[in-house]
Amino acid sequence: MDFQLTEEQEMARQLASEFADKEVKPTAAERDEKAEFDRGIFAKMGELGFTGIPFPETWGGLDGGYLTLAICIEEIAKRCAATGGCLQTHVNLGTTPIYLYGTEEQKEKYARPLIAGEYLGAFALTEPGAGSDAGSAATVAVKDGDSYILNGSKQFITHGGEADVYIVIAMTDKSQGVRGLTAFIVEKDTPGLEYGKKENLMGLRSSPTREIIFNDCQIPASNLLGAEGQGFRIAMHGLDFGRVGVAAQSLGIAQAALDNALQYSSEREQFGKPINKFQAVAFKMADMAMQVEAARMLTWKAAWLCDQGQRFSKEAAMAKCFASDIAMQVATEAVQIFGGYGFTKEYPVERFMRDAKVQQIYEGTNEVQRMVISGALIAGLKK
Ligand code: COS
Repeated sequence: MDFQLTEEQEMARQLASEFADKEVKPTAAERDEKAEFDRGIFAKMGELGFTGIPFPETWGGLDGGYLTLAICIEEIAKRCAATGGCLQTHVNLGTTPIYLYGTEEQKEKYARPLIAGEYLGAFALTEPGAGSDAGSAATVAVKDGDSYILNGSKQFITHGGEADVYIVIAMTDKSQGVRGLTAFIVEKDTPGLEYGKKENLMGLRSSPTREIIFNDCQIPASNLLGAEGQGFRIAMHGLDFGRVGVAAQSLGIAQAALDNALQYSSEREQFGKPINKFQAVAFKMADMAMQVEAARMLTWKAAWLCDQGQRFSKEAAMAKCFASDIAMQVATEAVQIFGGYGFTKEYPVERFMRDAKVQQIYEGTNEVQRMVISGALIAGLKK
């Protein structure tokens, strides 16, 4: 067992750190305040190769693996969780399923520009009536000659209205239940693809999140991803990757909260000494550091298993659930250490606290993660 990052991983981490310090951190608070998405930052992540980290060089990627991706997401999320989230959603949910399940033609047409960061990707599973119960999706796709006609709507779609390409999960055969769901690739300018309400979010405010609507949206049958009936499996597999990404993003938030608390508590004096000299504060930070380190180990293990080509659904759920729970706790404690100042927008810790909350909710609530984990444990018993 080796806990040392490889030379390539350390280089990628440093590049992500420098990029995020220079290009992401300076505007993070303003983008949050104005709820503004910056496509230029995404394009820069493409130019620097971050969008291609886990994909083979033959497809324009860096062959760096999902562990290296997780390390870079953490570094970027430390400065701006929404930007870390943008990278993670784009790569794990918007690109990976096309790379894994797409035909050569689909990969050439869509995966290549997604890997290069020329296209922005999105993943549309959630609906107004289908959240945790993702299998009950009511968006329908009906075959019509060489096309499919989509009708329905998808909610809370990250990159909604901004993405170039959407992976959409729709029902092709209701009688088959979750086995009747199918995945499609839908281009942004397709007639019948409309954009609904843009959400005004509590946290992750610079991450564009919008309803997308299909109104007799006709797409070529060649844009079916995988096979008919494989949509739920493709979505769940994509979410395994996404959950490691959310864990890495949560880790970035938690590490940033700890770093800020450490710095502030060494400068802020009360009762004639820095507040980090009080055990009540120092022990809080010891607990925060333990939680961050434990979350990092779970995240790296899940990413490592993925890179070994092994099933990692349970570990991804554990990493996502634990890392997002500790991000919420650590960010809340950081606000407490900052006291009254922590409750103002003068310091970033209030943003970390708001950004942490959604990590416990999206890409499967932490209650759903516990369903996945306990399901895997019980299935293991039966073997
Ligand atoms: N990878 C590949 N296939 C998977 C899979 C995974 N991680 N998880 C499930 N599957 C497959 C199963 O093998 C099964 O296939 P068969 O029908 O061929 O046997 C099929 O999918 C159904 O699996 P299962 O019965 O376990 O699914 P459930 O309906 O019990 O799943 C949960 C329930 C709650 C786990 C699932 O609906 C879920 O994760 N919901 C949350 C969705 C979510 O994250 N929403 C956020 C939206 S994206 S921001």
